[in-house]
Amino acid sequence: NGQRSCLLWFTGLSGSGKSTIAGLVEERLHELGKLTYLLDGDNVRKGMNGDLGFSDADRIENIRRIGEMSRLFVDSGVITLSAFISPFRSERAAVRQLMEEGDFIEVFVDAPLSTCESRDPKGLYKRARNGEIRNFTGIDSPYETPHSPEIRVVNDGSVSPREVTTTVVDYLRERRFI
Ligand code: GGZ
Repeated sequence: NGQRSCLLWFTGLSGSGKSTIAGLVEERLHELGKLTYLLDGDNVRKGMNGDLGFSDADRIENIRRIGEMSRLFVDSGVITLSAFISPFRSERAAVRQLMEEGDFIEVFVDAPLSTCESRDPKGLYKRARNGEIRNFTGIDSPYETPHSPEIRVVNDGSVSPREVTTTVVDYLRERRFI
């Protein structure tokens, strides 16, 4: 299709807004006639990675498979958006290594734990605090903040989702992906 593809890799806590923002970016790309695909927990963890849980080892394998899958999508010319907590720097770095230089765009969706916890759309933080869920990111499982993401967006409620989306779309425009 002649379009320049890339991988937008959204990382951040549960409830930070990764999937929401990725979905809004995707809408903007569709308006521009771009072919995209969004990988997130809803379509990957239930299917391809249905055998994996949330131990460190399972998260590492989750991200490894998603990285490989994302690369295949990018190879096919599709602008790919992947939205996973991906809590470990080393696994995010490994996905970066799979991609051509410049084609991996790490988007850190930065929202304080307190904000994510107050959103708690699925009640998971509450259950983690009650000890009903173990190894919950930010509670009793680590999240390693990116040191130098290509894009950092603050999604603590002070900036509208539309502005956050524009930051990402502007980056793609500056780099001539769109
Ligand atoms: C973190 C968990 C857990 C635990 C279930 N820790 O907010 P959500 O519900 O919709 O998104 C979270 C999703 C995280 O899956 P990922 O594949 O993105 O994680 S990772 O990259 O670390 O492999 C959350 C839900 O799954 N969830 N249990 N213990 N999030």
